[in-house]
Amino acid sequence: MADVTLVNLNVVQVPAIGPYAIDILGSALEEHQHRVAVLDLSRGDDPAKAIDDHFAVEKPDLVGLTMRNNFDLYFPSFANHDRQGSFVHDHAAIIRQLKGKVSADRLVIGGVGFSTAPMEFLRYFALHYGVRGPGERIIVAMADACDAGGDLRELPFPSLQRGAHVVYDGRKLEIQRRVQRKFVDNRWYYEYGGLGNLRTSNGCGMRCAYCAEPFAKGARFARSRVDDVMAELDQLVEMGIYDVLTADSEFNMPFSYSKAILRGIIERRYPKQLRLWAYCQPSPFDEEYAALLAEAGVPGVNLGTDHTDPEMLRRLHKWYGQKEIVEVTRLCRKYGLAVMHELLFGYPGDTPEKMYRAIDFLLDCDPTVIGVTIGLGVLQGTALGERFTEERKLQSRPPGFYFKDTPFIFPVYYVDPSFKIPEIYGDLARYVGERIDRIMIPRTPGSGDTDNQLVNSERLKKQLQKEGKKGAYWYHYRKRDGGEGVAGERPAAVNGSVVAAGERQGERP
Ligand code: B12
Repeated sequence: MADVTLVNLNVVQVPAIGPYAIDILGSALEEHQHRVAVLDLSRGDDPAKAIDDHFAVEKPDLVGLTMRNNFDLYFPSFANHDRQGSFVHDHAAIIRQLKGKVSADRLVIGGVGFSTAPMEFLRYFALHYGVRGPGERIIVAMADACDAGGDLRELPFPSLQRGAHVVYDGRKLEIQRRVQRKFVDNRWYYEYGGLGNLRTSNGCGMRCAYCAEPFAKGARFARSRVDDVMAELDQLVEMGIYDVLTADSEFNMPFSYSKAILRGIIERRYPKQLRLWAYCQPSPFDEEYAALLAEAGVPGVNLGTDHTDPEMLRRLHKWYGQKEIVEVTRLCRKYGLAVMHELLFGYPGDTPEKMYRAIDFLLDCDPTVIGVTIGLGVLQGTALGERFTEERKLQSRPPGFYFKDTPFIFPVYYVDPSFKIPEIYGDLARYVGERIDRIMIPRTPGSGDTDNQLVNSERLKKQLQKEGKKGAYWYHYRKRDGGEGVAGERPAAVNGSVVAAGERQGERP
């Protein structure tokens, strides 16, 4: 038996989100008879003291660090925050302190933020071991090796080695089957962040031109089993966690599997208060799916629509067009589902005019809310990342790309030069005008009530902490001034009331 400490490096407190990876890794380790302790640095105000306190008691054989985000992917942060919206400085300080507690040979790092540039981060943090993609199999093998007094350098997994640095690759390995939701204080996160989380699949088989998930998590949808997903949901409900956001790359993929999950939920007859909030793509989506979502108690879906211009959709490597965008919105409304479209502007070839047309097009579809982003994070392994690398061979500062420090460790953004920065933020706000009621937009500094940014958002502080709201953050946008709800939707109460753990009144019929 090895003693393993799992550390959450994420110190973002608004919104507070549970380090789900720790429940998964902890479950895998415990299943293999290892002992797990958790050091969750997101929960207190003084990470340095929390580290000292933890290691005064624990003497682990192995320490696993989870690095979820490396930056906030919000372009206005780039110019307006000293750290460009990067979380890497905080992580580096924590890792320096941890190295005073455990030998670097016993530290392993993973997580989706880390996995976007694994070798670069290992070198930057001067760590030896990292895992790209799902880490549940590999961390168990590491704990086994520690137990046997072995070397962590020679594990039987695909790996990339550069000198002292080894990145193991978990992207094609099986994901954990039985996940115990007990290592993270999920109930605390629900209380302060208003959402639980649930993974039904890992990775993504699509190749959107800017998205790091296929590269960082795996280029296929690795599915859980329906009964394992239900067993996790049972645990969350048992804890009194009634608002759960899907933690998949896309919940509606693979489509038939997603339908099977929804049928599983319907058959389970969960309490009526249970609301599963889903992250989806506009396609695949059909009438049967909309009906299943509604019956399974999904109050709303957040769609990664990106654009409505056919040429831009093609450039972004999207597989749907305007017809599907209109249809998915119609179906959601027909079945009483709130619907959010996320739009992403500034990809090569985009223009402010195309952006304005896309906003008008979508407003005509009458969704609940639209979220607008201008400027794309540039990440390795993506079409945009490759373009950056190629153009940098020809010139040191290719047009449209923004970066200050070492690319990929620190943020790189792209915005088509036809968007004038920062003037475009004011132009967009003026264009949107009174329609701001249902459109979240990018602007500086990023913490305002109508900004499309979650980190340190004043709106979230108010709605989550003062008003105790629960559920998807976008859903509450239109009620940010205490308004009366969202016209045309079913009256599923989404408010601050949390039913006590285990209270199972009001079963679905
Ligand atoms: C759901 C979600 C949200 C929800 C979370 C709600 C909740 N209560 O959980 C909301 C909407 C709140 C959100 C917010 C943000 N998010 Co978000 N989010 C996601 C999403 C879709 C799922 C996250 C998740 O839980 N996955 C499931 C867990 C289990 O997977 P995992 O963490 O990757 O863990 C596995 C492996 O990475 C590995 N692993 C992890 N840790 C470790 C450690 C060790 C030692 C080892 C060996 C392995 C290992 O094993 C794990 C198990 O298989 C991801 C994309 C994705 N598909 O993962 C984006 C994602 C993580 N989010 C992202 C971002 C940018 C943000 C925000 C910063 C956005 C913003 N500006 O506000 C905020 C940050 C908020 C915060 N407090 O930190 C980016 C991060 C990109 C980056 N390069 O840093 C992602 C990748 C989306 C994207 N495509 O860009 N998010």
